[in-house]
Parts: sequence; structure tokens; C-alpha cells
Amino acid sequence: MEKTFVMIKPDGVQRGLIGEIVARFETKGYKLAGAKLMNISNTLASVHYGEHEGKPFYPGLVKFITSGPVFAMVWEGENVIAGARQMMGKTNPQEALPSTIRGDFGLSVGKNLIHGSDSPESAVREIGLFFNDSELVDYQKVNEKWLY
Ligand code: DAT
Ligand code: MG
Repeated sequence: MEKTFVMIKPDGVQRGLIGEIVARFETKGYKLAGAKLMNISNTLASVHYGEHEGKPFYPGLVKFITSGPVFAMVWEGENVIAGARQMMGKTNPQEALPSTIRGDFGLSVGKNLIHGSDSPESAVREIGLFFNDSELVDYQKVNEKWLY
């Protein structure tokens, strides 16, 4: 089954939105395969956001993502990479539709609450950056036969 990397950014943690955001992924039907509260080092931030190096917002982005704890997660399910991106909404919360996480809770692109992998390649790369194999849990959920 497909897996994706999702991370609640420091603004979401500080604003007490971990439960609200996790609940949306759970009720959608995705399965949690791993999760942890952690601080991101400058090195990890620069590798994770390497594709944006050189852009004007990059220094602020690294400063923000390392400014406080993040809640890193791996979610599993059919088409979860695209599905998670839909649930997040557009990068700029002012353009994100209502009922998306950014649309419901965000006001600025710099503090847009959540990260989600944008492709199968990114998902593999980002899961590997943030989680060891031993931190990912493989298990069956009783609701699976009612979802698929
Ligand atoms: P996304 O997080 O939707 O995948 P992205 O990969 O293009 O968006 O950018 C990564 C993060 O960088 C984004 O979540 C917020 C920040 N960012 C992007 N564009 C920005 C901009 N124009 N000004 C400030 N921050 C920006
Ligand atoms: Mg991105």
C-alpha cells in the first residue's frame, strides 16, 4: 500500500492542532504507520527542503521549520500521496479551499501548518530522511474491509 510523509509544522504544534489534523487523516481512512514529535536540525532542514535552496524564501523557511518541534508522520492508504495533498490544500492558505487544512486554519504562506510529500519519489526520500525502518509499524486495521 502507498505511503506518504506528512509533517505538522511548528505553527501547527504550537497552535494545538496536532489532534485536529491527525483526526482528519484517521477519519478519512488512512492508516498511521509511524509518528513522532521532534526538533529538526539545520542539516535535516536543508536536506529536506534542498529543492528550494537559492529561492528568496529559503532562509526563512529553514528558520521557521527549525524554530520549534514538528510532528512527523507516515500515513498509508490507496493513493495517499495525492489524497494527503488534497486534504492539505494549496500552498498559500489564502488560496486554499475551505475544508482543507490550510484553508481552514492558515492565513499566510510562511506559516501553512503542514507538509506532505508531492510525489512517490519524494515520499520514499522523505520517509527515509525522518524515519528508521524500526520506527514504522506494519499492522492490520479492522476497518480495512469496510474502506476498500
Ligand atoms: P508545498 O509545501 O505546498 O509542497 P512548496 O514545496 O512549493 O509547497 O514550498 C515549501 C514550503 O516553502 C511551503 O510549504 C511554504 C514555503 N514557501 C513556498 N513558497 C513560498 C513563498 N513564495 N513565500 C514564502 N514561503 C514559501
Ligand atoms: Mg513541497
